[in-house]
Amino acid sequence: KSHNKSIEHYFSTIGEKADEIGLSKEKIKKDFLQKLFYQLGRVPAVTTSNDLYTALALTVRDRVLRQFVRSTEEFSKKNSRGIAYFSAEYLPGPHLGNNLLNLEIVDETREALKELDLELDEIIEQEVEPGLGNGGLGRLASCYMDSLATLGIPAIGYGIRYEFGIFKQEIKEGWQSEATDKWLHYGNPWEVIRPEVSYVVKFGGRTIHSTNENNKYAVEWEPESEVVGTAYDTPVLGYQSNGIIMRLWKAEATESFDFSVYNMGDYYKAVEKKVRSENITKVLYPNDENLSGKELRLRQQYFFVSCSLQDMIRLNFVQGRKLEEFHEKFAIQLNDTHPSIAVAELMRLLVDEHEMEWKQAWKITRNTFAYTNHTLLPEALEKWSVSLMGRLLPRHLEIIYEINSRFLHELREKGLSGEQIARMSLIDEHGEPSVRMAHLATVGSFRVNGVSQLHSRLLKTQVLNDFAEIWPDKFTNVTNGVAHRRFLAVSNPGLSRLITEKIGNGWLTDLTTLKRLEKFADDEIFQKQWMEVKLENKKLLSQLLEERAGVKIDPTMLFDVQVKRIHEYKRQHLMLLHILDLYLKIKDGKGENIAPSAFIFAGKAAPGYFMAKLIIRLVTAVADLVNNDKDVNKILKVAFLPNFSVKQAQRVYPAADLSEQISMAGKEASGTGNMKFALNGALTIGTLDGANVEIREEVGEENFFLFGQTTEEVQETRRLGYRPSKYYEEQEDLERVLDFLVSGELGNGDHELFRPLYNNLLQQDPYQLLKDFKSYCERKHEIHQIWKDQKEWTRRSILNVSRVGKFSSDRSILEYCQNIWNVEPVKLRD
Ligand code: T68
Repeated sequence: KSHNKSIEHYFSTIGEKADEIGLSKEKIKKDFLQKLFYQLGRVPAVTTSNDLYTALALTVRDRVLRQFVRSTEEFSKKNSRGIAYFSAEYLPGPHLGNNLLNLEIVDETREALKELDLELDEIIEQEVEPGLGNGGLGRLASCYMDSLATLGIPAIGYGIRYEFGIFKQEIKEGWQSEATDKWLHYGNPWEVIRPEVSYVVKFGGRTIHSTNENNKYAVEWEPESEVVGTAYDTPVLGYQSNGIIMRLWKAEATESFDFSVYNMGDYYKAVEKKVRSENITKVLYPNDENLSGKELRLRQQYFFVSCSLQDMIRLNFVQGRKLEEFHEKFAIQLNDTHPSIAVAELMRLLVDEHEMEWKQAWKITRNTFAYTNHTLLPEALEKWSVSLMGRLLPRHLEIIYEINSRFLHELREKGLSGEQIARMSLIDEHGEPSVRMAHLATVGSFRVNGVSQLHSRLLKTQVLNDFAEIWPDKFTNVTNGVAHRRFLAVSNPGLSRLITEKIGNGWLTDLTTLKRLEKFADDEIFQKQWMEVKLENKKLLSQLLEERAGVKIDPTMLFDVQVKRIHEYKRQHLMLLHILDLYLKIKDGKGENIAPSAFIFAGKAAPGYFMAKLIIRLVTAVADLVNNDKDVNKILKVAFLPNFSVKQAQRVYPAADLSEQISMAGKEASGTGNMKFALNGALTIGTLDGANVEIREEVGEENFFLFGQTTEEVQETRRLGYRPSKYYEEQEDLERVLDFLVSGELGNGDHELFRPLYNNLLQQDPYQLLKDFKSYCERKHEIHQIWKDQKEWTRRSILNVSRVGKFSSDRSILEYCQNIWNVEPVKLRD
């Protein structure tokens, strides 16, 4: 039975209005107590801090859900195209503080709790965040959810509900060690389980081709096993208004499968099946920018994509639409190739299950998907071996072959050379045959985009050049952006207050209004207030570093920060070589020009990535050396903050003076940390890589510390036969620093500990650190001189903030709407 009256109607029967969402202090307090006593069933004497957190989260969730159901009702009235964001990863960060901001009830809640003798900030601190992503790509997905909601775009984020997210990083004897992330241990008050929204997903087995009674060719897939995916919905609230959902799938055993085995009397086997099915969504693969090639990973990808597509087809029917209109009703954005098996799955659903003609199905598919590429690194471009895919997804492999044969036929008709056709094929025939997922995504999409201007250009001219030549209009750029409400309003209340005092709070919905701060850049009083806020934030970070890293840092030092995944291309070790250079200079009594600096690192290394783990070991070794040397530790401090997360990030960006964005040019697709730092008033030292290029354009060359080779120079260097040892031989400072790595003075007298790094740099140096070392050090020197002039530094800091309006994810999402999805925001409120 359907209940098709409006929400407004139901509320009217109790004399209320649907938009009265109980935002007053009294109502919040009452609901909070009700949750605590009646939903959690807690006696005051034994209430734990987690109970308080859960009760408050549930109180807030009610309000968020109320916005969500109202938005959904509005959206369905408008009948506009819906956006499904397909992402294997999300990093939402803590929900509570962000939702309070978006509901505009921070003060009311604080007051309500105060009357109960409770502290809001302490309760917020309790939250364990969902670490369902590795880094930038997952965080970007969550920033986009925030902006989609805020802008009023009918959207849903589909993904995987990993039981264990990204591992918890601990530092043991200087090395990274990994522990499981039990984020669900104390329950998750934000999600709503939808047991009735569930789908069967098949794996393995064989296909049966036949011609049926109507002389119609049909394919049946007889799987070897099946699992069920169940929806877990987390509402995501936009600023002041709409709610959308992130729908994550959890895998469970199908009853039929359990049951048949059970009937045969093999209880243990039935349970084993259950355990095996649930494995699919057990754990997030912790490799960023690298392939694992593991069967379970492909299972995860197919599992979530199949559930999501089945869900969308169901919705399409529920809304009374024909399948032929699917692409008019929906656009699907593929967050990298991780969900790209969706191209084959949608074809299978349309052709095999809904008996559509291939041609029509292909038209719908190609008009539904759009693909975002996030990397040019060859080792990160996804490939699945044909034999694995044939075993796990036999029907999909056939479909991919069919897509490929039609595509290659088209290319032949265009007169392309055999060589070019082989390069473009969906199947890589070199060595073990494999499916090139980026090619599948490109062929199956109506639009392909990179994530910064530079990256999109390189995508077109290098990695996907052949495709860009035949389909120039398919390729476009959308430069990444960040959720500035989370990364400024929520995480830096001091600076937000100061900004709002000066220019009002319009920046919350339009970040470009920060421009109005520009005229205060030289205002001495404003500069002083600006510095005070920064100093307060630095004090807070110092406390955290003392607690978590055991390093005491004077908050007046220059906070020089590099936080991101640890990867050789990002060159954390370039920063370390420079620190060692400073160390040696101070030891020589030549440290007079060095500004007192705290070098702060954070980030996780993929557990199987030896070199990245060695770089962490080098950070801790340098920290030990520097922090314990009386000649040096008044001038330099080094700290590694363990277990970097969104929660930690929110404390780091506001406290940074200098942002390190020093990847080798051409390797960082965009970067988003670079934007978060600048937004919080840090100046940047960086290469012309990813979005750094655009940040520099916006803030002005004179306010950005540029160093290093350009992408073209990097490529030219390689072409000419790069010999890193040349720089070692020619530059005394560099020779000394490199030799120091294997002198035994680092890492408790072990000469061999850092030998692999030493050898790698001297023999290959694939990311050309040695070539960029000199210009990096020169820029650092200049930075230290400017730092001594605090007014000048602050002036530049203000200018940076006032000019980063472009980098809000609101702007990115509007570009996706205009250039890719062809949808308009639905205005829900006046
Ligand atoms: C990042 N990629 C880019 N990948 O490195 C970064 N990869 O430049 C960019 O700003 C960001 O995406 C957003 O566009 C990643 O974060 C991954 O995390 C990843 C995970 C699994 C497999 C491959």
